Amino acid sequence: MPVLRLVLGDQLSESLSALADLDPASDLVLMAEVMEEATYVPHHKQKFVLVFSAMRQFAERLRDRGVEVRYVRLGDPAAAASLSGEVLRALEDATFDKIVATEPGEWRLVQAFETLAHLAPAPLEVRPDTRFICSRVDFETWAGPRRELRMEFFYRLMRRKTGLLMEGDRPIGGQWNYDAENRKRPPKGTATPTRPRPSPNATTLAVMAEVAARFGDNFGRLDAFAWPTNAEEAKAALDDFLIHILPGFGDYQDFMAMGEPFMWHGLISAALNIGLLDPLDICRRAEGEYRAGRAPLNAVEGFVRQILGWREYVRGVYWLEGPQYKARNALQAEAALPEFFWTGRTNMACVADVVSGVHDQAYAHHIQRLMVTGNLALLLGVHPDAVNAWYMAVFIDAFEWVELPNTHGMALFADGGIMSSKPYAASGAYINRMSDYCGACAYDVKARLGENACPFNALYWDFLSRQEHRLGANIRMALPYKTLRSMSPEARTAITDQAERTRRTLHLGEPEALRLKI
Ligand code: FAD
Ligand code: DLZ
Ligand code: SF4
Repeated sequence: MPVLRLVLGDQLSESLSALADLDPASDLVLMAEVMEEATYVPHHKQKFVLVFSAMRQFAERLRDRGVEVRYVRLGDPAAAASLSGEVLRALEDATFDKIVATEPGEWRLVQAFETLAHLAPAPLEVRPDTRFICSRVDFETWAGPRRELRMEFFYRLMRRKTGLLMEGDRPIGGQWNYDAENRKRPPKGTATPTRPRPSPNATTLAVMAEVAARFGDNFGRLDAFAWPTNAEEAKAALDDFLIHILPGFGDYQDFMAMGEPFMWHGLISAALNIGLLDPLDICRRAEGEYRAGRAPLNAVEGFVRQILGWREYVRGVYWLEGPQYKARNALQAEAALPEFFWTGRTNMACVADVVSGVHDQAYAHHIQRLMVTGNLALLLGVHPDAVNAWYMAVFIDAFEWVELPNTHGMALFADGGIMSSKPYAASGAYINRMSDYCGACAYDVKARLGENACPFNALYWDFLSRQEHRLGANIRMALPYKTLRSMSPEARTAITDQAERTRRTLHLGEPEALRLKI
């Protein structure tokens, strides 16, 4: 009973449901590097390296176990353009009783699989992706009767279900959430930890050369690649994080520092999203650090909340809301994405630093993504499609099931409030409080008007003003709207004019000053 088993580039886990009942004596595993996956967004150069190197090493691992793998490389002249095309090609070369796949991480591929099922001469069985802690069915059951899908309530349910950081039915320490203790500024002189990162192995080096030749014009720096590409490297990175970094994760989780993209963050999303790490295992290991007295509760709870809470929650929302989710544009944002999102050529020190980090490392931490680039795109009213395309293109960990709810929902409020009860809009004051950027900036974070005024300030008040008919009655925005309404008509006009000038300058180009050049 030969079975053709498809494994995608972000399904590199030996526990994958598509491999569950694999019989090495008869089955064939199909893995394919194809142009459609390589070009549906213009991926960062490092993301190609991650996916192709990890795919090739995973195929070798299966072969070492005696499994027959049909591995198609991108340069293969006979290769089909798409994953479906490769399945059909494999079915031309041999006969199989059925095709088995694990559900993909994107609606685009769900639709492609539906078409494949009609075309293929053998039945296609698509199995649930069991590498998540909450199944899609369980999330739908939780969401079913609710008017609002708040992460905090989902997270509490997940804590109860898994028993993570629980004492009986109560959260350890008496509180569910230590978010308020995650916003500290490191004392002056605190050195950010050094992060031992894997050097490219032979497979990775070979892929890097291919990527340079084939995708040399894509965004990003290639030679700085230092992400785990197999389960051993991913485990070593996680071990280092749990032992050395996790204790500081809680305190400084939200802080941003110039030239320091990594801070106390895990750097595990890429390995986790392609299947080299298991989310529940990571959470249990982090809990173990707390129970052994090696990491404080605010750090461990904060970290577990990101994986058990946020990661599972955004996945649930992605599948629940369907393929039409990304067509929403609740704030009717229509502007273009300014050029400096790609070049980093701006006088805004915060934006220049984040873009430079993204260019060099394909990485920025959560607050940089949300409160610098996301916030600016929100305030400028950039069309969600352009913003989503940018986030998909520049991050090492970008896969639509996780990118879209974060960008479309959380950062842009384009879903009208499914992901969050209010937009994460902020003026320069927030960035100043949570970073060391403003001291090094050509703009004055305290000024609202004038040529040197921080662009975030007028844009923020103008955003509130423009969106007053939509957001003005939102109870969670009562305070800023009270301030806005207390402004004189002249002050409001001055802000509108300043915001208009700022938008023009940011789109057409600022005068040369303190630019960080990529
Ligand atoms: P840490 O800060 O160490 O957190 C640990 C883990 O928790 C992460 O590895 C991740 O798996 C999980 N996590 C934390 N926050 C979130 C979240 N909001 N959603 C889902 N998982 C979370 N994450 C992606 O994996 N891919 C994306 O494409 C992506 N796009 C984003 C876009 C925007 C606008 C925003 C605001 C966030 C986005 N995130 C995305 C979530 C988050 O920023 C990254 O998961 C995190 O920065 C990865 O770095 P880390 O491993 O060092 O995370
Ligand atoms: C991201 C990516 C890239 C660049 N290339 C491939 C590929 O050639 N073959 C493959 O199987 N997967 C690739 N991937 C990952 C897929 O795009 C990913 O499985 C979907 O986006 C669903 O999450
Ligand atoms: Fe960013 Fe404004 Fe601070 Fe400059 S002054 S770093 S633009 S927040």
